[in-house]
Amino acid sequence: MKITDDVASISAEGAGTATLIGASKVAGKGLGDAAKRPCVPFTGTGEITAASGPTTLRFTVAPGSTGCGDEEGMVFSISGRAKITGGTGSMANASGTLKLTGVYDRGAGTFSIKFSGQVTRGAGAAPGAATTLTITAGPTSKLAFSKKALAARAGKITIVLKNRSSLPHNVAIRSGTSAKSRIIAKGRIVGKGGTSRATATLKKGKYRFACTVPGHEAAGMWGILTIR
Ligand SMILES: [Cu+2]
Repeated sequence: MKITDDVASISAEGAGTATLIGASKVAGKGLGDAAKRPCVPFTGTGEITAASGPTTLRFTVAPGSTGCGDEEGMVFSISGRAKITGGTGSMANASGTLKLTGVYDRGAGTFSIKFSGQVTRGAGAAPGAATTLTITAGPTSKLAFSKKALAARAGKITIVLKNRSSLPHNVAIRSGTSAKSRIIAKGRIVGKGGTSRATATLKKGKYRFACTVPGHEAAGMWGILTIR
């Protein structure tokens, strides 16, 4: 934090864990009115970015947020609210307001902040949303699906198999990644031009999808479905 002509310009960066997006980094910038000490009102914007991927949650510090200093103006206790203004990846439509609490120690140069509250992911990416994944078999008689790996968010998942091969095929979902895992959903076996569907409600984890026509899975007609 720098104070110039009673304007405190704030910039902070740190690492932490956000419930929705896991291990993440937080970065913020803002301005405070140092003339109003001991309680400096401040505003600003920031981002929480997931360490694991391109997921960012953007926020704006709401009016009424303050950092109140001690008598020496060395240790400030921060309190306020951050309004979620969307983001990227699965957080593109996120909204909500988070409570902001923390401590800024000017002497030590450390800043610790905690966000609490609820963030709504918004339309299109809600947990439990239905997802349809489409794969094909054929047109050659090779015993393989068009994709060896599928991924989706937890919820109701339907794998649709379009059979363009002259051999009969279907699609099934197993409870784990092994060929010995239990079949939890199984589509009907269809000939050329037919469509087979397997639907299951899946939690985070890895599953196997396969054709259950005898010999086909062992020959390579399977793949891994990753649920995030
Ligand atoms: Cu098959």
